[in-house]
Amino acid sequence: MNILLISPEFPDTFWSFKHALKFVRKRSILPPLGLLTVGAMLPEHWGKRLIDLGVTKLRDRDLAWADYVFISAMVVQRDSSRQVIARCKEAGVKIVAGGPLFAGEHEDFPDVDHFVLNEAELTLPEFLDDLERGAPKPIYTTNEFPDLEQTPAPMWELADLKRYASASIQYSRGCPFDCEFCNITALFGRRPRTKTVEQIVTELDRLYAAGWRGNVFFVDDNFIGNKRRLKEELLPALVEWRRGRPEFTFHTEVSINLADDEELMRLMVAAGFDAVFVGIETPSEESLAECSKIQNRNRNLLEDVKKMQRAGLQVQGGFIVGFDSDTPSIFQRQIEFIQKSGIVTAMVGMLNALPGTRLFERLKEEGRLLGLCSGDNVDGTTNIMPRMNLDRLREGYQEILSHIYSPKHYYERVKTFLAEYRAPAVKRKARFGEVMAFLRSTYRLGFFGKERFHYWKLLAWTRLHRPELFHVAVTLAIFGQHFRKICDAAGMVT
Ligand code: B12
Repeated sequence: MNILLISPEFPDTFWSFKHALKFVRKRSILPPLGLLTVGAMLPEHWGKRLIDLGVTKLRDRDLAWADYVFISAMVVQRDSSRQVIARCKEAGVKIVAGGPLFAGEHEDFPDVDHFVLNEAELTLPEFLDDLERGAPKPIYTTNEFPDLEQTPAPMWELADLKRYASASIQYSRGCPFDCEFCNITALFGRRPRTKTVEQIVTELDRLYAAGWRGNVFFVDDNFIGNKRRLKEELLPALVEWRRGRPEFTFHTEVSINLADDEELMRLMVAAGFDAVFVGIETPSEESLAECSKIQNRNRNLLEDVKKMQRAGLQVQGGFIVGFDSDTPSIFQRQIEFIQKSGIVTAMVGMLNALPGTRLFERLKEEGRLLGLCSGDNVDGTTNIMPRMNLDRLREGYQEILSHIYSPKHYYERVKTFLAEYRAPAVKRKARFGEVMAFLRSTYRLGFFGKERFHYWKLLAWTRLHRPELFHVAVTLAIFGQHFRKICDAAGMVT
């Protein structure tokens, strides 16, 4: 049996980092970890190939080789998924689909032969058994959540790792919190389930053996869901594993309560974590209460961000406007918060309702749903009828992005961050790719960029005040151009 694993293309969005990837000569930010994991669950003797449309093309001869195509996608890859499915249909190859897009919208894909939904640890074995008996069903689902202790290490050997800017690994699934708009608890439950330390060390060893050096993204929904296990087991093991391998750095997603735990932050930084993504959402207490984001309430969010930065973690943040409680003053409040926080990578979206969330159900009941969301939460669209006038919301949303990604304010924010951030204690040599990216940035941003004045000013300031963070300043300058191009393409003038 020959299985072609296909990851459809991501459009050019905030998270695609397309304009930044050019500087490091990479094609995509991350390999498709879901498919690499599914690959490892298939019988060993089957033929397996990966086509990630973010880094390569799908050729007719790939389809001719395959008995089955296994496709995995999230909502933002909907259009490309449809094209892939149409091509498989035309070529007469059977299709098996899984992942978040199909979990939410499988009725909209009549040409898919089999849906193997939810977590493959539970649904794939049943499909494989039925396939062997010659009677596979159209759909496999489950309401249960598997332990991850049986999950095999992903087959990184299927991916051409050189083409990616970062590698990824997963320690846990699920999040103890239950924010109204988030589909994580619907997809993965509230009880954080973790792999064992041995599994993670084996996965890292295999990544190392596959030739990977550099950044690794722990794609956990909330890395600090089980703090005790982290402190007692995983982080000490990571500190040990990374000894002599300073070229490995880690980043992940956490909830804001990380700021309450000095010891946890210290251990994470010691283990090589240098950045965390945090769902901050909004500085408005009313809106936080409305979406049940209890972990962000009654605290000084700004000070919490600074605590993490001072501990040695760059904070990236998610922000949302369009809650029922938001009034037009929210736009200026968000701008002020983002600028003061020094959160350079600020993903600001308009509230959208994903299928499976409590928000989706509430708005459906209130007759306020306007169809499906685009899946790109930074494109200025929404699938809900907001309380605020929609035009005012769009206008305010654009005001925020135009402001925070204009070169002047963006570079101001980078400086605010660098002034606060504690540089990692373990020094590492600049990667060759980083040196080349710097050289490319000097002419692309320093001579031809709209931001050239701010670029040179920042580099001079960093050289003088934080020379050890020079490579961080260059990376953020490059990210800035990507974010600005995305905003400009969406018609927002920065
Ligand atoms: C890594 C990641 C990304 C990466 C993707 C890189 C890549 N090439 O894959 C990046 C950073 C680009 C990204 C971006 C975004 N993401 Co994202 N991302 C994730 C994250 C954190 C981990 C995905 C992962 O690798 N999991 C590990 C693997 C092992 O698990 P898995 O993919 O779920 O696969 C398992 C099963 O689902 C199943 N399975 C999956 N596919 C298939 C296929 C077949 C055939 C079978 C049989 C089984 C199967 O088997 C696997 C083992 O159990 C998830 C959260 C999550 N926990 O899934 C969100 C998530 C997928 N992202 C999401 C969203 C909304 C986004 C963004 C819009 C922004 C945002 N809010 O984060 C952008 C959109 C992209 C864009 N360019 O604009 C949503 C998806 C919602 C949806 N219904 O589509 C999720 C669920 C998180 C969330 N609630 O916000 N994301």
